[in-house]
Amino acid sequence: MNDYHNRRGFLKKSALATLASLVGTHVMFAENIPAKVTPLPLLGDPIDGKDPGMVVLSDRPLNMEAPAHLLDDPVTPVDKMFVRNNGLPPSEESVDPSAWTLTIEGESAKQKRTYTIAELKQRFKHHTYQLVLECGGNGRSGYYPPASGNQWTQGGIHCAAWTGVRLKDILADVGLKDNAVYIGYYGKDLHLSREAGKVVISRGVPIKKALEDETLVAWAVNGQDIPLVHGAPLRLVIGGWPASTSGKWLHTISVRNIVHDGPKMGGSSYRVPVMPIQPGEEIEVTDKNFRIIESMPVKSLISHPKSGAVLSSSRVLSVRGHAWAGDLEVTEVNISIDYGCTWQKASLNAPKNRLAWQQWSAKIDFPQNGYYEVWVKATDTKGVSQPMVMPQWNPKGYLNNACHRIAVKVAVSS
Ligand SMILES: Nc1nc2c(c(=O)[nH]1)N[C@H]1C(S)=C(S)[C@@H](COP(=O)(O)O)O[C@H]1N2
Ligand SMILES: [Mo]
Repeated sequence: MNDYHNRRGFLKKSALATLASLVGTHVMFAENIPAKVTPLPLLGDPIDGKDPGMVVLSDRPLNMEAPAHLLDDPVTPVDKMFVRNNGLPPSEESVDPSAWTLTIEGESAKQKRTYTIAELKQRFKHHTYQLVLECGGNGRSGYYPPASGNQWTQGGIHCAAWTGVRLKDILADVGLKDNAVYIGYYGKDLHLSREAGKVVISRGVPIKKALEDETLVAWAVNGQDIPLVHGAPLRLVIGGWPASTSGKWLHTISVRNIVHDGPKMGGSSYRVPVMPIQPGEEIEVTDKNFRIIESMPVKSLISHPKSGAVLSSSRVLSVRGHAWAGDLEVTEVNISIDYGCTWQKASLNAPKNRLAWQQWSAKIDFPQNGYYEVWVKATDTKGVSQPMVMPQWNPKGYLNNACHRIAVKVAVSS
């Protein structure tokens, strides 16, 4: 997103010129445009470059999700990847891959070291992994009482193929002190207030997760440069954990001797109560009462058919989708057409690599005409399955892994 305003918040002359050329006519009452207001044509279309079926949940900051049926591909295409911004992406002009650098620093780094992207590409081995990035708030709309924040339904998730170098290779090059316990990222996005230097979000993971083979500093997704909205030209990619740990527009990684304490690491951000609480109950937000979300829970999605399918020529329906389980693997997927009274085992593929989602499919033979719901439930390697109803309520509405379901009407004329 461009910065069209001057320090006082009014439109710059250059922005007015851009606007006039965009609309191809004189901009009436331009002198009346209030401070901090961006004329609509300059805002652009948030859907630009995205599938027209994507659903915008908020436009400032931009948040958009994919309806479940758009997530049918084993590797999510870029135009169907959800977007979750906490602030404003850096401007297109400021993102110059040849000038961009990554700095490793922090009290537990043996030295401070800066790499250009060319150096990263040249010094370290390249790896590509398909990684599940799911927003911690995916499914939030299913909580009652409602939790504030973007009302994600099912589509705050993607599994794309990321290419980059292993963070562990970079960290080995820099050298870690024995007391390193955590890493934290810093990105170049702007705070909504546009206050210079104000950090929007700076999260991280324990050093053990940071040093996993699949933790990448990536410059490409699905074989192409990372699009601006997804963190160009460099991003941290951490599969299986809340996607908020995958820092976009990455410029610095700090190696910490404490649990990283950047913005959105504390309070109720990406944290859940350590004890079950009553839905809606208010508890004091302290480190004792809350824990940081780590591996995401087991979950699955029906990506085909689209909810609302009508069967008119045959009572047999092929259904398919994906299943994933944070750091774990999915061992079984079951589907039900009778609200969970009986379950039918689906066939399930192995993941392409660790932390990728798995494809499942099943053939349903409906007993007679009528309205049905198809429910899907996955089970992980620890034997944990998805709940059919709302899981443990929490103040920010994280981790809703309740079963996904679709409506199907069978109307076959005999
Ligand atoms: N610098 C930066 N990194 C960020 C964010 C952000 O706002 N700024 N949002 C985080 C959150 S909450 C999520 S869910 C993912 C979303 O990644 P995507 O927009 O590429 O799907 O990016 C994470 N990384
Ligand atoms: Mo997120």
